Amino acid sequence: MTLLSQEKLFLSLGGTMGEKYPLEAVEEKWQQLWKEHGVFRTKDPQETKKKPFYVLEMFPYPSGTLHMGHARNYTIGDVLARYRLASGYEVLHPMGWDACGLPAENAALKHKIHPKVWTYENARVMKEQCEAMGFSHDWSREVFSCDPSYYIHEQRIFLSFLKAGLAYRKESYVNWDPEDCCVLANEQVIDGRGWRSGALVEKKLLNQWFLSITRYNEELLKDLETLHQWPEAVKIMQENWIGRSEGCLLSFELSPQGEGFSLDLEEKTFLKVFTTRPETLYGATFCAIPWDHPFFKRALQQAPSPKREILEQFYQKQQQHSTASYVQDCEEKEGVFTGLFVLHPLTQQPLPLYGANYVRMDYGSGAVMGCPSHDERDGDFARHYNIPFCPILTEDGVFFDSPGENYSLQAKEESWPLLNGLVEKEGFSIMVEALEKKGLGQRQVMYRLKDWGIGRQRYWGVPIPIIYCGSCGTVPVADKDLPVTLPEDVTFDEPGNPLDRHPTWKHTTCPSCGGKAQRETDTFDTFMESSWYFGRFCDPHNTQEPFSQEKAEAWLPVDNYVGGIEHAVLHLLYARFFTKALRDCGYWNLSEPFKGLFTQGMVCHKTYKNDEGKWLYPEEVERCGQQYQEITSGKPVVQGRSEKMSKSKNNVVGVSSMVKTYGADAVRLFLMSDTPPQKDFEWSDEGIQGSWRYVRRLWTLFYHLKNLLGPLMEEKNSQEWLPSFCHKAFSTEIIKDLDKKSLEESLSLSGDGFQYYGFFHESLQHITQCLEDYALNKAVAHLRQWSNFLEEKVQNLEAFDQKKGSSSCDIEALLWGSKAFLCALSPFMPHIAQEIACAFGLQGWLHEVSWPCYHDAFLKKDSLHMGVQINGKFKGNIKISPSFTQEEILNLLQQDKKFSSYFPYKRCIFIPGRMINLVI
Ligand code: ANZ
Ligand code: ZN
Repeated sequence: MTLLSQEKLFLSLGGTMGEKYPLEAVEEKWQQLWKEHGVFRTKDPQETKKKPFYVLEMFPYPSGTLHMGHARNYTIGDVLARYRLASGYEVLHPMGWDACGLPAENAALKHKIHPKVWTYENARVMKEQCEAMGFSHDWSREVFSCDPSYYIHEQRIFLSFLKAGLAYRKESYVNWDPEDCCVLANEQVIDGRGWRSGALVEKKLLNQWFLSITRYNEELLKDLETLHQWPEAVKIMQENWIGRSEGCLLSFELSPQGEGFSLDLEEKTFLKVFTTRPETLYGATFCAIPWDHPFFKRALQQAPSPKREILEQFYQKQQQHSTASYVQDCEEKEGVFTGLFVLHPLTQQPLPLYGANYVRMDYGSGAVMGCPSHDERDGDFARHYNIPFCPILTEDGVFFDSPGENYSLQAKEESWPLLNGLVEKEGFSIMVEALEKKGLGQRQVMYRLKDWGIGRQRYWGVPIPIIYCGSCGTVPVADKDLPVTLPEDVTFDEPGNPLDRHPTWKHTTCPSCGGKAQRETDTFDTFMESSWYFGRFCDPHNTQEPFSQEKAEAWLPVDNYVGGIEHAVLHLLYARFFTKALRDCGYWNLSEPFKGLFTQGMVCHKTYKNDEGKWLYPEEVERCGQQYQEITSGKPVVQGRSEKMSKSKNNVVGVSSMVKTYGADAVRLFLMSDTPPQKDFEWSDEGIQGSWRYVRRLWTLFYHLKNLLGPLMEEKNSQEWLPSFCHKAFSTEIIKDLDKKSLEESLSLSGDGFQYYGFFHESLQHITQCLEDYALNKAVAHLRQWSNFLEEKVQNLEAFDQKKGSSSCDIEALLWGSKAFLCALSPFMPHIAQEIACAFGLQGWLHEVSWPCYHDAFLKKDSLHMGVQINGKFKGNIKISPSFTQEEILNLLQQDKKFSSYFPYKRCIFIPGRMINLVI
């Protein structure tokens, strides 16, 4: 069957409206038509004159079915995309699958199904659900990150990073499950044990691939300032994650004399300590290092028994702990005296060197000086091990005036500065300068951010395109041999990495010498795929490159990026890093990927628990009086807190069942109602039922409207379905400069008509502003007010014997307001809006009808505040009437004390209703 041309299509769709809303037929029909006609297919930037606008929701992991969190995320994105479409932009609104990752392997293990089959089947189901929600995604750009046609480019990108020195291999610790003999992700370590074997997890040194994200520390931090359309909270989280500290790196000489043993040091050896508080140096009473510090190993090797056994015990215990950093932060302070001493740089007193679990090898220099009196952690530790305290500062941060009992301001050499009476801050620079002079310290900026370990010992990921050769070493796979694809014949019933134990896959020949060699069997961390996919969507079928630079630069940065706050740090930081690294490797001239970021809250729902502590499904529970009980047993049930929908708490509401019962429009409307989209959303039966009632109420309203206005609608020529302005005789150009009174006269509007337009234009103004500000719940509230207004007018009209009671002009206004309402409704409830619009004579796609613009002359406001700029700089506001001309405003300004000094000016730029700028 060939497709009908659009005119024929819309003629055939006719304009009938029954009394009852045929929900399923309507939603299915439009979804089918949108798909058949490819209406959401985006043109490439060079094929269109429209301005580009990129709306992107964080692409999902194809875990099974869409959950309400997805539905909310994509509804927000869809409303924004449809709004921009109507506003005349060429909108890129793509969707794809972040398809690599562990759950696919777990499913393979559990259900004996291949990860690939599982992944693609899930994606298929989820795509259908997206379509059933009426989302305007351009599916012709769909990508699967697990597809070789996608990851070939990722492998290329990795090799360019390698060439640019941004990728390297080094030894680092991983979580090692000694029973299953495999590496575990941090999430797979539960209370220090392997999630499957239950064995105590150890730390093991493995050679791993890293990306040098730390090379971009400064830039990642500095460019946060350019991200004006990001939530402040996210920027703060990134800042903390990067964690810039200014401090001092100072040296403590290692004493050759240990406790009961001596070290044979050939030359002076120093312990390097990073501190942000060098001014507290006089108060240092010990130093501490972690178990994996070289000095600890030294003590371990050289200390005599029984010290050696004690150190050995500490070493073993610490080694067994997971690498997850949070474990170290909340653990009880624990340590051991190494038997070694370091010399205090100022007093030359020997200070004991401890092994301590709260010091990390991977931060600063991997060693601290302990100031029990001025650092909480050092204080805790010192109390526990009876280390002396030495206060040197008052509570107000002033150095003590006179040496007290514990106050060891007695520097060995005269040349050390005394800090008596100074405040902390002054102490910092004085101390650093003194240390620098003596060559014992230097200013140092330190970052918390670590280089990104990208290797995973997993099957369902992108193979790292590297070959190891006995004679040539580490060799990149040749470009002509890319992609390195995964073998499909693998098994999951044994522990470990299936790639590693595959009989043939890893054996290959060296691209350089042709000899026998082995492939890297690690795959990329799945955050790699999501670090550049926004670029791929700009040019998803390109076989030569990840994307053409021209296309990517035309679309990027993403204008509205919508997703969960849980990605505030890792994903968003990695994507920002990739963007800069790709820039430096010549892929594009882009420094930031996401111009606007919006993070939505979670969808929550009530939970129920019986007296055995088992979570129950809402269907298993009934209400009796004020109490709840389990239907089958009659046992009492406690209604718990509302929590994030989750399978483990049995409080999930399925998207499909809701769409089936209430329709996509009702689900979309409910998800956008009442709660600001950045806040957590409470799902409720009452809520969705309320939205469904509203859908039907809308239908009834327009059914009546159509009966009332039908004759008038037929008179109107259908050339312009929603005239840009109400009255044929006046173009927008002419009315632009009219004030309220002359507008009223020239349009010969009755008072009512003017009031109608006033309401419509004001509603439009609010809704437009809400859409710009992501205040989607407020936009919904305005839509509801609007339909209430229409309802009231319809009832009045019906009460008056049809047209007689009101002027035809009111009716004209009413018709305009009804159509404009449908346009504004369309991003939220696209199906019913399109259906009604056709019944009201629209012969085309509602989402393509231009977003109705509002006109200031109709806005009820009698006065408004206009911004005043001088040479483009904002200087203040003045209160004016909306009808004021440029002359009148200039007169006002000249009389105003604040602005009179800028007269005479050279030039004046005037944007009615918004601002006036004087160039002086
Ligand atoms: C002495 C001192 C005295 C410190 C005082 C603090 C307060 P930020 O701000 O996060 O950079 N530190 C340094 N390296 C460490 C490591 N590898 N593991 C654990 N702690 C380490 O923190 C810097 C401070 O954290 C440093 O300043 C050091 O303790 C500690 F009254 O040095 B401070
Ligand atoms: Zn070789």
